[in-house]
Amino acid sequence: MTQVIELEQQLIEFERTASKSLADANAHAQIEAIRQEFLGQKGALTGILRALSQIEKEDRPRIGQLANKVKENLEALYLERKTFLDQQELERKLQTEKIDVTLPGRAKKLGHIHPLTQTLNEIEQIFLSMGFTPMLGPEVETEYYNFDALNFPPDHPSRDEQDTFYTNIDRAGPAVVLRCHTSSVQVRTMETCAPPIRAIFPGRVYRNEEINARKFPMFHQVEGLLVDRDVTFGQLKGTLNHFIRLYFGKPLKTRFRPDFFPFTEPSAELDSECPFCNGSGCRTCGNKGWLELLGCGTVDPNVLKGLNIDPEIWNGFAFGMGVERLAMLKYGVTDIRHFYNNDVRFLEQF
Ligand code: 2U9
Repeated sequence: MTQVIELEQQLIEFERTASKSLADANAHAQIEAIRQEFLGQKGALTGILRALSQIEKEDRPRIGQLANKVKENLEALYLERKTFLDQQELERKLQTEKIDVTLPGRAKKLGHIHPLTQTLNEIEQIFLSMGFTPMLGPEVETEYYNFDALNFPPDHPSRDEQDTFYTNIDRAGPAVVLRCHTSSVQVRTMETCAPPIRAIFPGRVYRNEEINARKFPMFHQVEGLLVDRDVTFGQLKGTLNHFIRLYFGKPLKTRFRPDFFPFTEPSAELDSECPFCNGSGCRTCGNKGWLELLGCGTVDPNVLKGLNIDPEIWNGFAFGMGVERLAMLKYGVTDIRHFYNNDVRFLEQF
């Protein structure tokens, strides 16, 4: 009988200790460990029940029932605590991981077209609207396409290494250069296309220059060519005046000053009234009231003849402009290097 009472007390004490441990546990790992310690196969309750064999048979059911009750109670406490801890963890997660669904989304930074490409596209579009077709050609050229066919005399200073990049100066064979204008593509076009011709020639060109605010050894040009019967200088003026009106978005006074190029005769430089001060003088035009925009002229009959186009039947005009220069004038950019530094603070303004 004493054994029975002892066992009963042991079970009650066991329940008390285990309940307290469960109630004090604050983590899942803890309650799992407690469950193992008290209720597992090798746990304390199993140990107590082993002692059942030592008590009288008729007392065994009483102790057995009590043991089962204790086990049930502890299982229930374990579940209750587990539910509590689950809930606690969920709340903590909800607190720390909460998102404010009313916050505005983070916009993805999109790139955009480079200001020079925008300018080039704009220029192309204007000439496209006047029926000019863009023609492309190689940036590495023989001296023939870059100089000879364009009527440059053999001793012309542009041919100097100081001005032009040669890729094979020490080697045998014809000299090869990085083209210094897209005029070389004009030559190729006149070689392969019979007149009438109405084309523009956009692209990169290279000149051996010291870099400064206005010069860069690589820049972009758009040249133009029209070859037909009875082409007049008036048509050249009309075409370029129309271009300037569309490019600057308003009609501007223009003037044509005599100039010289080996490939055009007569040749002219086209100035426009400064669009920033309307001709009264400002920083952009250097107080002159005029901007030098581009060069142009009537294609030299010698150039036509050299390309098997009969100058008695055909004549034409040509022009050439620097894209960087036109972009700088339109947007008031004072240093050409801004276009090539790739500083987003500059680029994102366009
Ligand atoms: C052929 C016949 C004629 C192309 C022309 C210019 C005038 C001109 C400069 C403007 C600024 C180059 O970028 S720049 O430095 N160009 O002034 N270019 S007429 O005339 C040609 C070309 C090819 C066969």
